[in-house]
Amino acid sequence: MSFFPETLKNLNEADLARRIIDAAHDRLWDIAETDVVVVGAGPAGLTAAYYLAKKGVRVLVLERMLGVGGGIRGGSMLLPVALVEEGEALKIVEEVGARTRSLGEGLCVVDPTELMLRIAVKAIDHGAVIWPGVHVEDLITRREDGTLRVKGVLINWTVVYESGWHVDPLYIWSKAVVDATGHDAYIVKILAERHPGLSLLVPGMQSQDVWRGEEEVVEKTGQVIPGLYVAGMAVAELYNTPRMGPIIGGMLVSGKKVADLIAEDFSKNP
Ligand code: 48F
Repeated sequence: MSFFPETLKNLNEADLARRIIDAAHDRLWDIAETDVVVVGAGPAGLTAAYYLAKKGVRVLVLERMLGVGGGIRGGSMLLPVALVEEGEALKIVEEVGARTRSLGEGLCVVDPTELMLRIAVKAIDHGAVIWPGVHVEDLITRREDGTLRVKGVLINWTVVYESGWHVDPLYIWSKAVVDATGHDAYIVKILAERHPGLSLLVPGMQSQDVWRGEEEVVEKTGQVIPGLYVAGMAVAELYNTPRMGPIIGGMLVSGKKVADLIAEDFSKNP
């Protein structure tokens, strides 16, 4: 007696391959066009995806690694700990159901893996799609009434990108793209490189200054050009604000802020 239905024994590996191909076709057909592409499944990108999906916005998160969580998976020097400030950031942590422990003086400790997985599950529960192993290599743009607008992204398998082979990419069409690529600031850098006329400089972050770093990363989260937004450490790289290390409230609040801004912009220009 087997643990699975007897009917499955009528299927050979070719039948299974065809079912995988059919299912992938259906998923990718839907994914080819979406409302928002979030590039990067770190704390900022996942939080943005969760709050966008919660508002009913179609979201696709593209992550070049084979897992979610980005830079905070390594905690503080591989110690499995991240710090979160009480207030707006802690509310996000509590909303997704991650456990916290108060250290007093307005500071809490979280398990970074637990927090990232809980935000990811919440985003998925609300309809966001997370696609790992995909490197966003470029942007789709259009000039509309003389204004450059971002209209989507070009993607490739991370392994293809890293092999250095030239293999042409595939397209994803979207109303907005969020650069949540952390220290890479990959999307704003590619925009600056492809469009020197924008005179967009990506100077990199400043050295550590924890509280100023936390405040400024949230303050400067927002639109870069129509259709392109930046959140998380990519903001610090773009606007030369200070780094803050393994205190992650700013990443969560930045992700939520970018979701609110995009939803507001969508309501003005449906
Ligand atoms: O690095 P990451 O966690 O960025 P974040 O959300 O948070 C930063 C903190 O983790 C920490 C910090 C704050 O205290 O300093 O570092 O701003 O997540 C960025 C994700 O983007 C992916 C990358 O693999 C990572 O998981 N990524 C980067 N470039 C690309 C990309 C790309 N071109 N295509 C797809 N994913």
